[in-house]
Amino acid sequence: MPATDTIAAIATPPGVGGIGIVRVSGPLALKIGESLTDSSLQKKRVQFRKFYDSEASPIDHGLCLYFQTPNSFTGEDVVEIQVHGGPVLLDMLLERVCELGARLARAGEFSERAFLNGKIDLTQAEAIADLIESGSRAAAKAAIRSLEGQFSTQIHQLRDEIVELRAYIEAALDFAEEEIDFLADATLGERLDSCLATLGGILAQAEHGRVLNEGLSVALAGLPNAGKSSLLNYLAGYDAAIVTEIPGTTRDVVREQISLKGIPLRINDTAGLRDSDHPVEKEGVRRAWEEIHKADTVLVLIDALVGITEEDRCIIERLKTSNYHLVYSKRDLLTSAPSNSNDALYISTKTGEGMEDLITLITGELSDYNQDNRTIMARRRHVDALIRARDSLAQALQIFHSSCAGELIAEELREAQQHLNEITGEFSTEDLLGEIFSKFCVGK
Ligand SMILES: Nc1nc2c(ncn2[C@@H]2O[C@H](COP(=O)(O)OP(=O)(O)OP(=O)(O)O)[C@@H](O)[C@H]2O)c(=O)[nH]1
Ligand SMILES: [Mg+2]
Repeated sequence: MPATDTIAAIATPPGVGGIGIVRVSGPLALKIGESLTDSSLQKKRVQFRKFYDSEASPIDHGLCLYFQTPNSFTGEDVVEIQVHGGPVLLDMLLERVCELGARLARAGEFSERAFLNGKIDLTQAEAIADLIESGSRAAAKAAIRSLEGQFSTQIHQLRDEIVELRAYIEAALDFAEEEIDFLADATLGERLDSCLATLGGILAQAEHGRVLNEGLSVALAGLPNAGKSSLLNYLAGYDAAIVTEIPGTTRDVVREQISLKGIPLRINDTAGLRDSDHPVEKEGVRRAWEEIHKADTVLVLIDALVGITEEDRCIIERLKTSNYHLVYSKRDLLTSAPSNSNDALYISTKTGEGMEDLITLITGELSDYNQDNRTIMARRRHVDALIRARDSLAQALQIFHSSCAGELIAEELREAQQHLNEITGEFSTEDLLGEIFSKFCVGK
């Protein structure tokens, strides 16, 4: 249903700048633009105009653009006003636009309208926000790929194949008396297999995109004095955390965002893991475990001079399900330095030895896909939906191989289809939309 009200916002960032833009979208946009400029406006023309207040005195002069529905970003009538970038003058202009009938836009409301009017799908809308906020060139490139529809196209192609399979199975069920034995049709299994393989490929790309978007979270774990905070400081390039020779120095989680080989990383230094009666240290250790369990990768620091102890083994035992690596610290204190392997990496934050190997270990294959021109920008919700779709497809394949119950296969396919639709927004609850668009900036 088209929106009945007209929204307006300052679309440029707060503060002083060469140019400031006020954007107006909705049924009154043209009328507001014409009253504001006391002139008529032609579509698709850049027009130099004066902008007047309610007493007909000029607020500023600048450029005015009118985009006629449906050929605009939101799909509605849109007027964009470019004036000098002064916050007071932009406020005066916005106030005048509102006097003429617009209301202030909520964060992300322009993009939300573009989505609701079918100009872009949900992944594209999200890609706009991700493009604006991208923290690295690789992230920006992945975001523009998603904005241009590469992610949605892959999802649509896969969904169409699933819909075809469903239709085929449902038709076979409807005409059961004619003995169309689709189950004897080996191509059905092959097609399910191929859908699963395609989904696996999209999921891998989306997971890469998610890491580019959110950053890879790395937790530094280990016994007190293992050298965790020293490693954080080395990677951050400054004294972010306190380092002393007293075991139990770190209590709070110390968070740093850095970029290694173009991969955004969120590195979290944690309290040394040991039993303690001290309430502050106890809380520190509890928080440390919380962080360790949430991390994408855990680096378990072990003092090389002490070697691996029973306590270290207990920590490793608790990490079983996590993706972790053993890192021996203080290599400079060893007389003979062992060579590094993926099982045991020796580093020194004093001399920098082993650091290249460590960085390669952390970024691993991620640095390869950083160069990958297929990576699409994605968010955790996309990855979650893809995993659910993959589970439904895998279930369908399993039923095909075991009981061949057509109704059950069709139901699993319907669910897979629904999960994929969630990604592009063809099946989304209002709550989800509200949640997504509220995180946008105003004016976008
Ligand atoms: N020689 C040498 N000393 C190191 C190295 N890394 C850390 N240390 C020393 O080891 C001690 C403990 O280091 P921290 O980084 O505070 O250790 P931590 O694991 O953060 O300790 P807690 O916060 O107590 O859990 C300090 O005296 C550091 O200077 C290293 O690579 N070489
Ligand atoms: Mg510490």
